[in-house]
Amino acid sequence: MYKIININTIKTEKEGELSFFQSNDDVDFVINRIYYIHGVKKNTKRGKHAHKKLQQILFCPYGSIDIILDDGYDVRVITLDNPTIGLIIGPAIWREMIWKVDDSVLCVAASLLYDESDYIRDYNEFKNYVKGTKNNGD
Ligand code: T46
Repeated sequence: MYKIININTIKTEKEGELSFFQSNDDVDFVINRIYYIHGVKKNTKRGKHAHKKLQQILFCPYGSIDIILDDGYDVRVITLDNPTIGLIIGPAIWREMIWKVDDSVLCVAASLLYDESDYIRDYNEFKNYVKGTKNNGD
C-alpha cells in the first residue's frame, strides 16, 4: 500500500508557511524514528529495497526527487517536489529514489526503529515475498 497525502499547511502571520502531521491523526501509525537524506547530487539513485513491516511517510521539503514504487505487479513514479505533499509507504513495496535536483532533501518519519532484518534488498526475494504474502492472504 502507498498513498499520497496533503500535509496540513498553514500560512503564518510571519513570512512563510508551516506544515505538520501527527501520529494516529494524519498518519495511522506511531512515529518512532525520523531520518533524512541530504548532500545528494542530481541523478543519484538510492533505495532498491522493500520492507516487511515498516510504515513510513516520505516528504521533500526542498528540491525534487522521483520515487519509483513497485508492488510486485505495477510500477508507478511519484515526484516529490512540494513540501506540502507526503507519500505514505506501507510494507512490501519496492522503492527506488532518483534525485532530480542537487541537494534535494528526503525526510522520512517511520513507524519502527532501524532494523536491518526488516529490509528485503534482493528483487527476486521481494517478488517471492509478495507472492507468499498474497497466497497467505496477508
Ligand atoms: C527507505 C528509504 C526511503 C541506519 O543506520 N539507520 C537508519 O535509520 C537508516 C534509515 C539507515 N541506516 C543505515 C543503513 C545503511 O548502512 O544507513 C545506511 C544507508 O541506508 P540505505 O542504503 O538503506 O539508504 P537508502 O537511502 O537506500 O534507503 C533509506 C532507508 O534505509 C529506507 O528504509 O525506505 O530511505
